[in-house]
Amino acid sequence: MRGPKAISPRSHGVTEKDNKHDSPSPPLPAKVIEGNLSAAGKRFAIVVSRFNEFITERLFRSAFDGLLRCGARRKDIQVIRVPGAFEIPSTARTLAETRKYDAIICLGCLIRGDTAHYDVIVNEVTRGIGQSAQETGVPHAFGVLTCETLEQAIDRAGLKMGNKGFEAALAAVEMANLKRVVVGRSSLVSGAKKAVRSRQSALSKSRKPETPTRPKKRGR
Ligand code: INI
Repeated sequence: MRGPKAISPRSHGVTEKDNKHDSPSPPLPAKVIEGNLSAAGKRFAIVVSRFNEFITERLFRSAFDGLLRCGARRKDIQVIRVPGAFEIPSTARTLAETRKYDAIICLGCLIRGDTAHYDVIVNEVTRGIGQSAQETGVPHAFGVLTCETLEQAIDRAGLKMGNKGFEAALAAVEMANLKRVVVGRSSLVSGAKKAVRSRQSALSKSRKPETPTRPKKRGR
């Protein structure tokens, strides 16, 4: 079994670096912004389905562990169990709309062998989770296994292919931090724009020519 990845949470929500200093590849003429892995002070919801519980329980335990390793507190992690993968998107959306969570982690397991309508459910679950993320603006991590066989599912729940629950937890932490900085920046930008506009209008008022006065009539 592959062990958990080493995590090194940094103290701030994001990293901003100039590529040319720490990349072995040629420098890019751009600054890179990425969310870090510090979950301290953040709140998460984990939506986990019971169908194929043997697998989803492993995803859940690993996701929970991932959040704790990133610095989240137990009391800041809300766990919601639903019957199957189909119920994940609507539940995730309800949670996102409460605005109580920095990110939602969605965990489930769909196995083609078990269901004739596998493709329909896969599409619905994938689309629903993505739509919830985009329409609410709350980051959602996708930890729903879509497998051909039970063996594949076991591999992705901690055997040969790492644990997708753990990966989803880390993605949720990173995206929660990234969102904070991106939103912060856009509001800074709009704040700066407003400041420039009000300064310009103040300047233009102060420069307004005084109302021209009629020249005094001179006697001829
Ligand atoms: N739910 C799953 O999470 N995985 C599956 O593989 C699965 N199969 O095989 O059918 C499954 N079905 C249940 C579905 O998600 C709903 O819970 C059910 O249809 C009730 O709405």
